[in-house]
Amino acid sequence: MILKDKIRAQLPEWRERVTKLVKEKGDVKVGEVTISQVYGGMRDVKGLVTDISYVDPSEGIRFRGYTIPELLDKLPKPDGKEMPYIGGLYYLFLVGSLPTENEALEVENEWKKRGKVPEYVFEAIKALPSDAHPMTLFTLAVLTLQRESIFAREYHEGIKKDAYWEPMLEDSLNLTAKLPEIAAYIYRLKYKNCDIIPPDQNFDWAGNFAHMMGVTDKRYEDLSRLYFLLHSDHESGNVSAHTTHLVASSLSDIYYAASAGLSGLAGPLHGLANQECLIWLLEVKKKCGDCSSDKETLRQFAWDTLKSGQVIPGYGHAVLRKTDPRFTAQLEFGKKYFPEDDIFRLAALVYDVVPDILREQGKAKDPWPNVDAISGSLQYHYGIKEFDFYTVMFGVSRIIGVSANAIWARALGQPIERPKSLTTAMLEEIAAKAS
Ligand code: NMX
Ligand code: MLT
Repeated sequence: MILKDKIRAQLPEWRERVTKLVKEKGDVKVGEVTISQVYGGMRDVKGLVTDISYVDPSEGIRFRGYTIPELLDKLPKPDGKEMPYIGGLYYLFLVGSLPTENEALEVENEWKKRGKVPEYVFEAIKALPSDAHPMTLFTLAVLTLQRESIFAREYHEGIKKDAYWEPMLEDSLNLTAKLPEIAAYIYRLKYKNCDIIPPDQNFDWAGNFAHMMGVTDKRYEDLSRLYFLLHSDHESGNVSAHTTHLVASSLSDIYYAASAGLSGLAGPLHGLANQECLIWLLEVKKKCGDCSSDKETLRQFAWDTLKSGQVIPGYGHAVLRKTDPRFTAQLEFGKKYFPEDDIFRLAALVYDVVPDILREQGKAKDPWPNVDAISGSLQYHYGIKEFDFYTVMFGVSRIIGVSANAIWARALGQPIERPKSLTTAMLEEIAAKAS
């Protein structure tokens, strides 16, 4: 497999680079930690490393050094399509360089070979009550697959530490291959009377998802490619990435680790914000129609949300201090293909109004929209109106990023994660000594 060979070829150099850095410069300080940070969710504490993506507060995400517009331009695309193969993105994450079309197709073909979802996964999904949240179904499905783990089996057979990454790669390819079918199955089971559309090997990974969802507009294939690219990775400190990394650091396999990450993604301050945001937009619409001539009602609605103690979903970020480029990419897609769509126009109008309000309120450090502020309105346009499904799509995409990170964490021998905690009395003592 090209992927395995390309990773293997880089390992001696990477391992030497990291070992040298730690051995020769291990005592150099990266930063200091304040009491506010200890109590404040470790915001901005530099304690993780990844070479797959980096979020610059004023620029946004770069994947392996490339901005989103650069990637949309440079990654190989299916013939006649505007958005790239996700197989090419996975190649970039794993290998570190842009793939040729053949290399992107190599990953797509690996996924085709490994895509068959065992029947017991569907049985497990169906066994849950009909009102279970789609994220519960999705998380369970990923966890159910754990019995397939090659990493867990080989670990117990005594595989050497420097080879851990190989079964981690196998597991990750096996898992990611199945995600579009599992997700679409959940959608069709819950919302389309279990009228399941089988996968079609003629599609690429993301195109097949669009096909299995039953959306007939061909443009939705491109939106799926864009969506899965944008949500895949956001450096390592966000809840889903950090949880996956933490769990995998105990040498749990990717099925355990990714399902834990998905549980974190299901929180309203993280991935679930996309569903919350669509709910909020629909409430706005109910209150003030299309609002296009009535910014004042929209302003009032936003203030009411804040005054009732709630957050405005889709706005603010722990790291970013400008409009999320993942928001911009989706805004541009909507402007290009359906600028007149009601909900899309409303999401765009909220962007005109809400940042000023958040600034006026003066609490949020970042008044700008994040990825979730608009993603739902694009899905809504193509008929995916069941907003509690949106976080499942985020999850499909996020496993691309977190699994690539888990493979590299094993390849570089990253240890079990175990930060130190203190008591409040200890912090008070530290504070007293400092003053
Ligand atoms: N609406 C209202 N208040 C906000 C918002 C917002 N959109 N964003 C931040 N604040 C408040 C925040 O609740 C906090 O209030 P308090 O002091 O009363 O606890 C204050 O502003 C300071 O928070 P920050 O330091 O700016 O934000 P933090 O880093 O703690 O949290 C988020 C980041 C993303 C959790 C936060 O901005 C938020 O809750 N946003 C809305 C939910 C959302 O869109 N989440 C999705 C993030 C992206 N994703 O996919 O994960
Ligand atoms: C993400 O994509 O994970 C979110 O933007 C949250 C984050 O980066 O903190």
